[in-house]
Amino acid sequence: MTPRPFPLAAATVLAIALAGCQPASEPAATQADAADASQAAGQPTVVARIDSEIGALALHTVAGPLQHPWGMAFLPDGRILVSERVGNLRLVGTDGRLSAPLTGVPAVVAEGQGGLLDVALSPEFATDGLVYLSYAEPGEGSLAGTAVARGRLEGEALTGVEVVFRQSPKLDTRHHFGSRLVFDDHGDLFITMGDRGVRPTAQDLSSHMGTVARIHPDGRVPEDNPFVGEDGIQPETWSWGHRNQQGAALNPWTRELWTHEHGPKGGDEINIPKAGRNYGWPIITYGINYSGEPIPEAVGTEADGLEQPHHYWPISPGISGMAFHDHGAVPAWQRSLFIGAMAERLLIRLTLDENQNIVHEERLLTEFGQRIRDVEVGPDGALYLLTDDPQGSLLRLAPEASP
Ligand SMILES: [Ca+2]
Repeated sequence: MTPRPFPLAAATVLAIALAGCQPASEPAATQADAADASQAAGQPTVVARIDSEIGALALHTVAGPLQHPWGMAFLPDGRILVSERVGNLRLVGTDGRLSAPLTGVPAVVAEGQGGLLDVALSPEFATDGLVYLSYAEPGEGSLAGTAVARGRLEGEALTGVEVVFRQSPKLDTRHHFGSRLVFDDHGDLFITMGDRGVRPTAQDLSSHMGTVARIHPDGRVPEDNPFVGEDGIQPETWSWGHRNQQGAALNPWTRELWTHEHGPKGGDEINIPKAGRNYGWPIITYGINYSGEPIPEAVGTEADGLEQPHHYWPISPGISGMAFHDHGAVPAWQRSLFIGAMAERLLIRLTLDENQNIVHEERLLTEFGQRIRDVEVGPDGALYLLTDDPQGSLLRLAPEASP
């Protein structure tokens, strides 16, 4: 992939990255010269070289600028779909060039944490061409709610767009929309959501707030969802008691859904949501209010009937995006789980043992200073990252020695 030159507005970031990130000995000017030379030779531009536990890594710019990019999906032909929270869906060509915004994308409420959020391909994309989007959908007046729509990718358009899920009820807050999209091995779709900033909704099963929902791809409710047929409960609900889930992925070794969610001040957590289980927010939490006061509803960190997180951070990194690494191209990264951090502006690598326990954490890009919104493993085994910025980027991170 040959990226375009790094945008001018990001020059300062580049200089910081070069000065701060490179553990090796070269001064920035020499690295910039080397980058120019490598680009002239048709190689991707190296933004920074980074020491890591598995050896030196190279960080490349693939595409940008992107306005608050949020989610990405790799097409079979090598192009990449990237959502921008402002409401655009773009294609990144194999030459790194960005398309114009695709037509047919639903209107979004791009305010606060709302906007166009995740993008995922149908498991049958090769034959059905369907792309799924999660977003903050406008309602009456100032109301908004997380929704999921799908449409067929044709050229630079989505056609036949239909909404397959709507969070109910809509609220007028502008935060905690979630939302990530993950297909399971049966072709059903998990949708992760948040409490919309209204804590009690996460314990109210008559609302979709604070839930993981599970639907058939056309929006129908799977008959084996845990609350099907129960009065006063949204039938799409798979699990509940979640605060705000901006990361989700299918564990490649167990085939189970893993999600993560933001705590308040402290208490970001990873969950393995099981059907019908309550993950506790706001009754139990390892966090406190930003004011320093306890969460009013909280009784502590554990309680009967409420699930413990699989893992939590006492100090919140502000996590977003989640990708398991199970690609032979980088054997040293296998059995790793990568998670972006917005507040702490870095990339987290967790390693898992054979029982899926998290046994180690490495922090990467600590000097880069960018909010990492999403992380995915590409078809080449490299990591692809989105930086949350008005002039954000799609970046590629891989061992320096790899092709
Ligand atoms: Ca919890």
